[in-house]
Amino acid sequence: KTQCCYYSQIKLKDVRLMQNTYAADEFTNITDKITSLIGKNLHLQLHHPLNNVRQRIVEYFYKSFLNTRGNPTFSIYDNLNPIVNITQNFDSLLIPKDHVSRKKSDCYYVNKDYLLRAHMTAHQTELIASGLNDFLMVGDVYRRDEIDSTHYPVFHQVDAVRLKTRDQLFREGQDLSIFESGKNSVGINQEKQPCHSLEAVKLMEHELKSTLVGLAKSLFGEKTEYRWVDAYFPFTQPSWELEIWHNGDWMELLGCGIMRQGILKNSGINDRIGWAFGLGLERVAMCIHKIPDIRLFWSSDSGFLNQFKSKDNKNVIYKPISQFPQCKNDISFWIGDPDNFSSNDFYDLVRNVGGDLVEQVTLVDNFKHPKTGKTSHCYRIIYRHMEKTLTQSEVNVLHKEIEDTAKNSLNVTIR
Ligand code: FA5
Ligand code: MG
Repeated sequence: KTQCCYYSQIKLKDVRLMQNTYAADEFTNITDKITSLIGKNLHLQLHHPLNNVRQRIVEYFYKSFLNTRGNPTFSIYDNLNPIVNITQNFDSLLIPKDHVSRKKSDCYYVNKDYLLRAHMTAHQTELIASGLNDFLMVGDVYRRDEIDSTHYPVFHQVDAVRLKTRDQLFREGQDLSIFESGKNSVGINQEKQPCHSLEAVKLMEHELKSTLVGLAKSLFGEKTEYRWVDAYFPFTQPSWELEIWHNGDWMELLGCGIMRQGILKNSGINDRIGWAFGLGLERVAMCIHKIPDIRLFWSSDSGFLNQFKSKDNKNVIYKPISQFPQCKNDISFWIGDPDNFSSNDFYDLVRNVGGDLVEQVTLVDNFKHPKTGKTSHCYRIIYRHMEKTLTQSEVNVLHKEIEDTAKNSLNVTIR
């Protein structure tokens, strides 16, 4: 018996998602709360701030990359099925079998073969294999994570790929090639992949970085301060993150890099080099409109959505409908089997039982008894309704339900 018993209700029946049935197994950890959010497609909802930002990014790409006839070269995929298989999300991107991002504690698995995509990059290889060279993918992605004002288990990403041939990369008459003949004996090197020529990589890096700085300036203004930080992704090399200066701090806007050539090769492409990036829409919208809490994107309250209806919506500064007070309640428990307990299990349970009334959950105490060796966690749960004042007795009912559910399903003893 493991921590999975919390999901036993789901495990017994099969999982039904988007008109399909999946056989549940020991990997199944998707909750009812998460299931209820699939298919909301906030990025396609009229006037929704995430839709507005998506549209501005699409327009930037339309106007930045034109073919010889003056038509946009990028095509947009914004309605791809969020249920993907292990190959799409991981294997096709050369993510190692033992990579942390595959862990059950970080992803929502439908079962051992399928999961809710953890990034839009999951669709990269299928679109390349279908013959596309320049494209954007937009959609909802799912990750098990902490709970606070900037993290929500579902958020939205825009991912892009651009592939170029030798002739598109170099000027006519230049005697240069994308690939380096002969094996590079150095092997893994930070600057470039061994199979690429330095000239090709530098030209791609230049186009990638100037495109993305241009995008950041078109979203946040010409005077936006930015910096490039070296990064690592299993599917790109070299890799970078673009950070922008926001509210007195550096904020990570996106990750990007030169695509690993093995990915292209596996999709049947042998004559092109590619760049790719992935960006979070919520962060952009929160910055542009000064939206203080990521839960607001899921609000169906017209007081929120109506604020973004105007023609000039890119300059809208969010006005809080009103601030309602917080209620704080702590919960402490002994953990039955610390090796099989992840805080994310508790966070999901709280989200599932408490819904959007939960603003924040923090681990405030992690205690190991010196004599018995038993481990105890104390979590502080902050409750806040976004549209009314919660009474302490309403909160108590919810808090009790969270205690009972934890007791019955997480193998813990409430203190
Ligand atoms: C990725 O998801 C990569 N697939 C991006 C990528 C694509 C890199 C193609 C290279 C080539 P990362 O986990 O860092 O990387 O997420 C990408 C972006 O999504 C972040 O820069 C951030 O803007 C946004 N993001 C990530 N996690 C969250 C979160 N919990 N809440 C809101 N936005 C997030
Ligand atoms: Mg990152």
